[in-house]
Amino acid sequence: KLFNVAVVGSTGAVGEQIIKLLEERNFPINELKLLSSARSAGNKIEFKHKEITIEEATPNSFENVDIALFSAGGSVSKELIPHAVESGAICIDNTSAFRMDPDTPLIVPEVNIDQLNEHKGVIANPNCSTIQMVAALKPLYDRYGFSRIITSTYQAVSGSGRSAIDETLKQSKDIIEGNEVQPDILPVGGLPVKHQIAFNAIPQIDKFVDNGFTFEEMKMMNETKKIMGDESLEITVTCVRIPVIYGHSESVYVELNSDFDIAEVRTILSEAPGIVVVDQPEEQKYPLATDCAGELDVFVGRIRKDLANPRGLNMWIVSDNLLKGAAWNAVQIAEYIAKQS
Ligand code: 11C
Repeated sequence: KLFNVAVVGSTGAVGEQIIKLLEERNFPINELKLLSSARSAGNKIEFKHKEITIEEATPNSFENVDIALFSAGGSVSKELIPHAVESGAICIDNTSAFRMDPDTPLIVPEVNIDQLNEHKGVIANPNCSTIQMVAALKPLYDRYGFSRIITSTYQAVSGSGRSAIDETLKQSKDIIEGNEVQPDILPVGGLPVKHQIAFNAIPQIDKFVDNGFTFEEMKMMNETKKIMGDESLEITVTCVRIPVIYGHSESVYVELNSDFDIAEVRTILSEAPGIVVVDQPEEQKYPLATDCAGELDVFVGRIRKDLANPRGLNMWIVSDNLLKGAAWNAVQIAEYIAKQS
């Protein structure tokens, strides 16, 4: 069976990767509709050696569309997804608009693909930093169980879009050339205070909630509980933006419910779907953002037992935030939908 597919946000950093993956994976497409804001409409994108003209996304864009992949921001999703669902499209949403909606499954295929068909037209793709963490944690949860997770992230600027990439490169160049730096975008578009990202680490991703955490941290905590199906998980997260372009890194500490054999943990992770273990400290081998950029998998290393708590496990988890963290997870979901149709 071939599908009519729409990509909303086709010129964005994630949309671009979705289109590339649909082509590389030879997704069974009858017609591909590329949608965007009015600003980019009329531009052309090449897909399978043919040029497709980008159209403005409107409520009427979804007639005869079977699968619609959204990555144009939460407000676009909130406005257009109800129309797309009404037209009969299954929507895979990369934004946070529907993630915590009880009627919307929040899917990481390696973790909870069994919930795919619980949707009412919308399937949500989790936040990038959540996806890579739960993909690595799930096989350990299944084997040992755990209740406590402590995570710090080191997140790439591409998570904040193409303008944040440009800003990081420009600031780096300005500093090296001795020019004055004028931060313009990070940490959060729309907030008045800006910070230098080049040669820096900013402990703020997204706005602050009134509990001292940021939205990014709240997303990681809430989404993890929903995806793992365990509201009792005790999870605390600090999210930090660093001047890496592609690939989020995470230091994850988890307290398993039982003592464990570290060799068995390595075996479980090596055999888990979508996980690659890179863990040979004696050869200085561990996951690096520069190696993981462009890859579809989640990479885990620095796997070691805590010295104070025999149930404590430390790991370093890295993945390409635009691929497994966004576009690949969404296309993977679309492939499951296609397979079962
Ligand atoms: C970042 N994690 O790195 C964010 C980007 O909810 O899908 C993804 C935001 C989201 O800035």
